[in-house]
Amino acid sequence: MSSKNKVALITGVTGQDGSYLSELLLDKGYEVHGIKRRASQFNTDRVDHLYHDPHFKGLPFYLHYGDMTDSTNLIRLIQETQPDEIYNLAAQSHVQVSFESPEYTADVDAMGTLRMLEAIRILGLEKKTRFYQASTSELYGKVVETPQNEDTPFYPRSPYGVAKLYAFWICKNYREAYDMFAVNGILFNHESPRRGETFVTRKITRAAVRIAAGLQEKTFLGNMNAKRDWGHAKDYVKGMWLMLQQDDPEDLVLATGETTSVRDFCEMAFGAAGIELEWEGEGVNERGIVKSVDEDVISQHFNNSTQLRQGSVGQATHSEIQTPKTGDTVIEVDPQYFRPTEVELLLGDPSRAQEKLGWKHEYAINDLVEDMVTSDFKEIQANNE
Ligand code: NAP
Ligand code: G4F
Repeated sequence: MSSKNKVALITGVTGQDGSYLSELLLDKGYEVHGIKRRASQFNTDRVDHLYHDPHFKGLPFYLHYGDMTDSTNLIRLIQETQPDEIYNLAAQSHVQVSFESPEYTADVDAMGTLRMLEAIRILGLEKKTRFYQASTSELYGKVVETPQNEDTPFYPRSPYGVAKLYAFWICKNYREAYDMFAVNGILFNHESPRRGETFVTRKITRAAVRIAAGLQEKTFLGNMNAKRDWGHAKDYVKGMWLMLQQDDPEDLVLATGETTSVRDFCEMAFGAAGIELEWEGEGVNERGIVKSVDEDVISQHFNNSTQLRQGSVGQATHSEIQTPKTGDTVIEVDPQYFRPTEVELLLGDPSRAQEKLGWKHEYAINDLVEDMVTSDFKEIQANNE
């Protein structure tokens, strides 16, 4: 069947990946249905540009209320939409939050996946509907080998990782038991300007930009030594789609094959925002200090933001804006961000995905950082217009 006639259902459509995947599928001619949660305020920022009033003709993009904890609702939505492909992206996706809300995380991330698979079976759609499960490099946790590939044993280190481990195996079990086309994409960290503000990369790029603009004095982080294999979400949603186009279902790793520490990511992000960092102290006493400020870089970012640079920021006038200067401390460590059990190092080996899907990341980490920093500068401009 050509992509033009296909129907996709995306859980987690309002999230980072859901929004990029929706764009990709609409571009390919799919009819896209997304499940969003009811909230007391609008929660569709990331997909608002795709949405249209159903009274008028527009993109074939439809939003439905639903929740991963509500089986009857999921069954009805799958029955109504009769999807050719389901992308199960919905999750309580924050690792640290999973230590605070382990039961809810298990309900959504583990049981939610079972509910989706069982709904397909109950509705007799095993042969029609292909299922993508948003699996994760967090499964490798306390890694037993580096780099990690499809054959590396799992050792999850958080309630999130353990819930996703259940989801991984139940997906594989339904594939084997009921001959369903169900695959796990074992995705390493992927980020973007649409990344949630409490994940470390976005927390850092936002802080770097706000500090460069004189809107924030400093930021507090946790484990500076943790290393992640960071790619761009735009590349990764392409891999998700490719995984459902295989002849035979197979679980695959998507990664860049490069790993970077939180500390190095800080240097890259602050550098892109015009602030050169140096480090003093160790452990909880480590501090990121301004070594130099490149006013030209900051000004370039503000080319389109003259109002912010020359005019008012909230109630502050230009003369009150405190842009950073050499010697200022802009990063401190706060142990509240340490995790009870940490994943110290992730580095993926994407060679099987390259061989089987022809997939390779296009964004290098520098491109990712630049994209996020540029977008965060634009955001503070927009918020101050
Ligand atoms: P995200 O931005 O946190 O998005 C999660 C989505 O799930 C949001 O749309 C959220 O809705 C929705 N959701 C949460 N709880 C729900 C519930 N009970 N019922 C229905 N929807 C619910 O995550 P992401 O970065 O796009 O990641 C997408 C998926 O890939 C997740 O499953 C994540 O665990 C997995 N993953 C992500 C990465 C990564 O680096 N980004 C790597 C590997 C795997 P609201 O908008 O209402 O909160
Ligand atoms: O950005 P993070 O919160 O992402 P984490 O824990 O790697 O999880 C993300 O990637 C997974 C794939 O591997 C996904 F499955 C998951 O859904 C999510 O998208 O933290 C990255 C690292 C951690 O080691 C953390 O301890 O950064 C360290 N870190 C240091 N300071 C911090 C902070 N993390 C956060 N969130 N906030 C900090 O202040």
